[in-house]
Amino acid sequence: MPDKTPYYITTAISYPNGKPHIGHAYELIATDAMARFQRLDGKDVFFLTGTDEHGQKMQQTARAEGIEPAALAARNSAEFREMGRLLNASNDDFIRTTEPRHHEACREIWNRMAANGDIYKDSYAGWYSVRDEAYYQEDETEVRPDGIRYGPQGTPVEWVQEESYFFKLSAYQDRLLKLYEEQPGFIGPAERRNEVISFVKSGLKDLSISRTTFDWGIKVPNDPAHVMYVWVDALTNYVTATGYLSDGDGPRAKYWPADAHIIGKDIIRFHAVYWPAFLMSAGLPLPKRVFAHGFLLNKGEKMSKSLGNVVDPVNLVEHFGLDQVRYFFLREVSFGQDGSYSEEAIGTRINADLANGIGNLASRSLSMIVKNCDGRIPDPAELTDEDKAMLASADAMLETCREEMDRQMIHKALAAIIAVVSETDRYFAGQEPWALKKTDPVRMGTVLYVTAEVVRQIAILLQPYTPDAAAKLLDLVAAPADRRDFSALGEAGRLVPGTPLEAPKPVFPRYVAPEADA
Ligand code: ME8
Repeated sequence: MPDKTPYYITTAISYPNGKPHIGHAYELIATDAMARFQRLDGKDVFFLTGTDEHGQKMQQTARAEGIEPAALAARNSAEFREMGRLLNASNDDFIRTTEPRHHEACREIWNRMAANGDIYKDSYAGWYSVRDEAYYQEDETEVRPDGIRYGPQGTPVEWVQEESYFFKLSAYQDRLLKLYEEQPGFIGPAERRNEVISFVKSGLKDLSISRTTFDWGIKVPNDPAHVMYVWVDALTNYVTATGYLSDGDGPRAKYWPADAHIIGKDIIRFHAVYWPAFLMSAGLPLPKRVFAHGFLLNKGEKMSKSLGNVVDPVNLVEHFGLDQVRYFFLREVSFGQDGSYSEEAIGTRINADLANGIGNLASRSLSMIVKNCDGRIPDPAELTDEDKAMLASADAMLETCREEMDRQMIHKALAAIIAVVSETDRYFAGQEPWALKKTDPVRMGTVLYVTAEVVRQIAILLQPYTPDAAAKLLDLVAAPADRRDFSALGEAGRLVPGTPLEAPKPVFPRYVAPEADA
């Protein structure tokens, strides 16, 4: 058996200055779906998530709570890990930037950039947003009527003046533009790519990469008065976890460079400008793709603690069910664009696509088999053109899904699957197997066979998105445990006539909104 191709995918690592919110859950669910898709498609996947624990924001939040930053990080990092379990995330590792392996990797990357002549000491004076952990040019900021100066992401900035190490980012402008041109898939979606290119074209200034006015960070090699700028530290996590820097031929070194960094649109500049420049400087291979998803808006409004509309993913999952929530976000939101959600929208989507769609199709067709075919998968007789067309549509789903998932168009992959559900509904209704029961039971068996075979393929392809429910569907069609990956799609894995089936249990119940309080 040939070695599987490595595939390395990451989420951003979250700041554990608070509990995880629905935006964090969204990114993890989407990245998990991509990781699962590649695994089922035969790749050797390494999927990483974790927490970004240093920096001024962490130190300030800890101080406000009267605890040490390490204690704040430990407490909330555990919450992020727990959220991963709750969401059925299949990450292979969970990195914390406070771990020794990460300190070591950061020192190594720093030393390599320094050895390449890209780091020098000077003094920094400019605007800094602690909330974004970002430096901004004065012309990117504005003073609002409240008298406070804000950065481009709408967070307050403060004046910072201190001795600092700088990274010669300006020296990388041309190499970055060449990268975007030669590797057009490096940044997705197109809006973000354009935004990054125009930012880089407008001129890059050298970047301050150390701080001296607080100490919650990784010390700069040979100059312990400085801690590394949190983004140098944070971005390096992606390499740390592969052991590529410290243990060149270790078991995970094969995963670097990453195939995809999945992040939110607010941090595209760090990933598509600073990160490749750091890597070029350190002489390390560049990731293949950075894809920025949009922001989730609660009923169209930005979530914020002051608006009191920050949704706890735990509550959402308890209320609607895990696979229902996963499905909703992946199908409803165009991946790469902002998306709005509300309880009504979630309920409507669950009922239309899951309960009335795939759930109903599976239970109607499989219960007919159990009742009318001795509880066994029927033997198909000669296939009609309609049967062949139906099976061809099912067999074609994998290729469509692959193309869409390669571009992170998760919603389109799901749309393609649901289109086949609808087509199968029409096929089933048109063939009227219930009427054939008396007139032509052999033909009934063929129609039920074809329908159950399509259900099998839909279930295999739904596994990345709704893993538990898809497994239940696969149990209903008695798919063997070792025939559930994508190699079992199409002709290769057709249902075997005579296989006994159990009476189907409902997989996707209808969602009924709780009565509003009178
Ligand atoms: O940015 N909708 O951490 P973070 C969708 N530590 N995505 C959202 C969101 C929302 N409402 N709010 C946040 C950081 N996100 C850094 C990353 S990576 C080397 C370091 C996304 O906790 C956000 O875009 O602020 C980011 O991708 C992730 O959640 C973590 O955000």
